[in-house]
Amino acid sequence: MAAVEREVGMNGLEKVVLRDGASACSAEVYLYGAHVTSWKNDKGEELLFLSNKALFDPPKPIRGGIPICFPQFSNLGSLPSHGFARNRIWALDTDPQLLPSPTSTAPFVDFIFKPSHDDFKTFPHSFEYRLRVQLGPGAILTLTSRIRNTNSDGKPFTFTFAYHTYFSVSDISEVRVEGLETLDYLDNLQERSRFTEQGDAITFEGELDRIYLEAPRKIAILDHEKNRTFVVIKDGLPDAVVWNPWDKKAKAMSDFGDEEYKHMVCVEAAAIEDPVTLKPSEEWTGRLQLSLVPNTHVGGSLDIPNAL
Ligand code: TA6
Repeated sequence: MAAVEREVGMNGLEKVVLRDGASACSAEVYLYGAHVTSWKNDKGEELLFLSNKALFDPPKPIRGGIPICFPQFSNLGSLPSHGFARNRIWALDTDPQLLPSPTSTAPFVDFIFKPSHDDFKTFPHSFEYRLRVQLGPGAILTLTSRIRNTNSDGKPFTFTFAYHTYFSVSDISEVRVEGLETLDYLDNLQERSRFTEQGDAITFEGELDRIYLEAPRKIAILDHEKNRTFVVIKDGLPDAVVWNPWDKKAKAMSDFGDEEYKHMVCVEAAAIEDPVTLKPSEEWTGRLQLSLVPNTHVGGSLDIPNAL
């Protein structure tokens, strides 16, 4: 029997656990940041990376899982790095406002975040941010964000966004990211200069921090050793960030183990190059769907089952 349970998590922070009941599939979401910190498959294997040194200590962000970067991706703006949605306690949304009730019986939880007066000082706009996290059959994990401008002063606002997903991998040097070939990207290690991807897949030999522009809806992350592929399907999110800090940057992060870079990769469905502008009462939807398939992939077109 599928279940949705509220539990006390790390450091007394509240979380919601989704279980599909028929298998060991599960997901965990903290009310702090509406932050997914765990996603397990039918074998009970953890699929997301969460640093052993992750802090559950608001307002510091949690290192790993799926931080939500809103209303600003990166630290290139007037807000803290990656905005403030991930640094706030969200509420459970008992009135998810018209989101069609899910067709399946898959367990889900709805969160809502509205900015405080304090937030208004740095981001002078009113909005309602609703997030649904749903654990579907076969451990398909779907995050649906709906952000509505509720300004009463007639003002539009603009934001950038990312689901900053940390995938758990066996060995970063054996990981390939497919689907981003030939795309232009902004290189965060070279003052965001623009380049064109030449590789037939992205592989990792050092720190990599790139924003791929107008990326396809489906992206694959192949873990050679575990013989499995993560499939990212994104809607409303044109860009994709790929990041591994490698050794030097790993050592510089106090909430990240020196060797942990070997076992994670971030592939982040995002809206960055063309920020989203909402007029009052307009609503934006950004959906992320994660699934895991065995490595039947033998090159050529991505033979990814359409999980939607
Ligand atoms: O998404 C990649 C990135 O922007 C990197 O540049 C690095 O800063 C990473 O996010 C982590 O950011 P955080 O603020 O969570 O430490």
